[in-house]
Amino acid sequence: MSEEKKTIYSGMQATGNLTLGNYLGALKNWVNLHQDYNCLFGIMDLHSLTVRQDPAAFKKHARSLYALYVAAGLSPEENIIYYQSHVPAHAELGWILDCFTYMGELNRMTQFKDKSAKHADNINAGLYTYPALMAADILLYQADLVPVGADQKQHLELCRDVAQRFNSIYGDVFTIPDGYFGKTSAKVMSLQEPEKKMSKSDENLNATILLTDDKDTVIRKFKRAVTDSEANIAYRDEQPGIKNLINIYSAVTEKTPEEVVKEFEGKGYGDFKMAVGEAVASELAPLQERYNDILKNKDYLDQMIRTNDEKAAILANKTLRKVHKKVGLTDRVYYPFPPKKEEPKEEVPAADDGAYVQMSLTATKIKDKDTITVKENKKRK
Ligand code: AQP
Repeated sequence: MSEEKKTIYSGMQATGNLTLGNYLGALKNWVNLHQDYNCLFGIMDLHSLTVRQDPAAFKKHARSLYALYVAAGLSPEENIIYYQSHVPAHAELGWILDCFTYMGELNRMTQFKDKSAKHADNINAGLYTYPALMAADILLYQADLVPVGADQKQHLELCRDVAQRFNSIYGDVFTIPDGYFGKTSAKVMSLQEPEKKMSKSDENLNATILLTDDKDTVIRKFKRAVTDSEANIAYRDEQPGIKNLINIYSAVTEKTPEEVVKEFEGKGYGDFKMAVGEAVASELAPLQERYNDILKNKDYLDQMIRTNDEKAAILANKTLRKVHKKVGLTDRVYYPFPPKKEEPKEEVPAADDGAYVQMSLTATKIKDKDTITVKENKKRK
């Protein structure tokens, strides 16, 4: 990470297959950020658990998300792309920040209210404290900037408040992050209910274009997109279905909505839907090719995941260690990353027999797939 560059933190949940909304609204815009910023992109799998996940599908979505990040152009060499759950510091700082977040603040979160209404049978504590975990995600990496859509502004505000509260008690521990407002990105709406945003967890398959949909599927879904009976391609709120298609076409072709309206003047909805489908399918084709190559190359993907998890953990643990110290938690003998250097070994008294166990847990070494091996020397007196 370059010291001259600011740090940007962002991520997505592994709650389903990525949609065109996730791509045009976020992923596509992240690609060139690394030229100007140190970037961390998380697979926010702990957040995803706030909604019940099918374990097998969840695992698949998380891996697919990683491959899609890379296929879309995020570089695991230039950026840090990692799994949130592989860096335990997230959950740990999340808990500590829970203790610095007031219920009154959490009660105000509109996302909690929306998600509670949507998942009335599973209004869990994780859903409620989601913003504290999100604050931990950002603060662990001392992020300066966080790309946020309108729906996340409230969470970022809360993150700033909690960080300021913590800093006011313990000194400058956390960087206070600002929102990053880059190029305005498209908000993609559902193809079946254009008043609602396109979401990866939507159960209506015709409502979403998945990044992995083949050309025929993409075109079929656009043909079925809900429009209106005006038979007029105009960019206005009264025609939300057509407005959404114009926005999508405009984002993919980089034309303005006015240029799109002009291009299709006098044409029928059928022709327009076909053109949108063709344009989106062409945009997705190279990404899909890369995605399939990455998934096939299992060793390469595993290696990238390991290296990036480790890079993230080193940064996260640096902050976590500082936080532990500030709040007065007892020193640890072991932080997996970064390897401990010169700190003296600690003697841990054992039970009544007067014996003690001296633990010297030294640097971690990654051995195989998901295994982190720790060298542990136990001496008994
Ligand atoms: N329809 C959308 N249009 C534009 N941007 C979108 N994003 C999501 N949907 C659209 C952006 O994609 C990123 C994904 O964030 P997330 O996975 O953390 O959660 P989300 O916003 O809740 O995304 P989904 O797809 O709607 O997931 P579910 O169905 O699980 O709720 C964010 O940057 C978001 O702005």
